[in-house]
Amino acid sequence: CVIKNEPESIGRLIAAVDRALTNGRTTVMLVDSNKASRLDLAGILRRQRLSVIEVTEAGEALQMFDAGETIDVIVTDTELADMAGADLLDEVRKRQGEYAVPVIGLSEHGDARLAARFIEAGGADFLRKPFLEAEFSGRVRHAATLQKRIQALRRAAASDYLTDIFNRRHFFLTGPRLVEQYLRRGEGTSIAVLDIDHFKRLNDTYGHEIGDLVLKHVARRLKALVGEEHLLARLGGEEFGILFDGLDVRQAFAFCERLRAELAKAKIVADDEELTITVSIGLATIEAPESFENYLHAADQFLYMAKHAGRNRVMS
Ligand code: GH3
Ligand code: MG
Ligand code: MG
Ligand code: MG
Repeated sequence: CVIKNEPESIGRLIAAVDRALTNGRTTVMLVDSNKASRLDLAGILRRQRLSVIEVTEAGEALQMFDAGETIDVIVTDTELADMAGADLLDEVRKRQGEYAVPVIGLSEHGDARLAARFIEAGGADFLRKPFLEAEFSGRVRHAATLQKRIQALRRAAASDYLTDIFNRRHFFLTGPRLVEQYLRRGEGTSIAVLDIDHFKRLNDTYGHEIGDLVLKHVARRLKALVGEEHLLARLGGEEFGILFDGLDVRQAFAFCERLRAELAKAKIVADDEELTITVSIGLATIEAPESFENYLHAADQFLYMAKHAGRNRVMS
């Protein structure tokens, strides 16, 4: 039921431009319980150099989501063996919220109300068979490109321009939700504020540009040491925040002590200079629901104490 009259070369050219724009491969999840039609559609997408994950049922599709599979667009038949395509759409949106992967519905029926309902329910697009190969692959690519652009904008909005780690905005937007999650699990957690010692002096001595290089270096080291497990962000200036994933204050203290020691040890090469820095860290424990600002304020107070006690130390 697919008409093959695709203008191959134009399609390929557009695909190449899109790939360059969004740098990297586009992955399409194709959900169709009918084998013949699934193979047909997968073939069209693969000829466009899209990578295709073929799935026969909605349940399987949702399992893949829960396993964290990266998918740029979902194409689903509206009549699946285990669930209607519109219900799959609902489930995807329930799981992923407003930035959910776009879902394109396909139908064999002439019923225009089905398309209207699907779009109304938040579907990205809808096609009724028969359709041209070029229209199908073009709409899929279009949806995937939009999704990638949205993801790129979201990444940019969450990252700090100088150091490329998460920014203050991201820290404050995601932090409270994470704390709630840790507390619900019945685990305390902790939050640290790390500040470079005498950074103004370093700027005054070597210049702002060297200061920037030092900030980038510290951010890179911190990111490597902290890893993906905990939330790290540049809060502003020469100050960084870490929200620990479920570490109690004793474990977090040991962690911070290691960060402090590693950073103090590092030889930072900037231009022709070889520099060293030290940091002070304030660490507060999080045991009861309070405002996120309160947790940070507590960590700040400990940081203040660490500074007054002579810097290059962790206080909690
Ligand atoms: P303390 O040990 O008490 O933290 O002293 P400090 O000098 O590090 O703290 P202070 O708050 O007095 O100075 C922080 C300096 O950080 C002042 C500011 O010029 C510098 N700074 C803030 N943001 C940037 C930046 O993006 N790049 C550079 N190079 N410097 C920055
Ligand atoms: Mg200061
Ligand atoms: Mg400082
Ligand atoms: Mg500071």
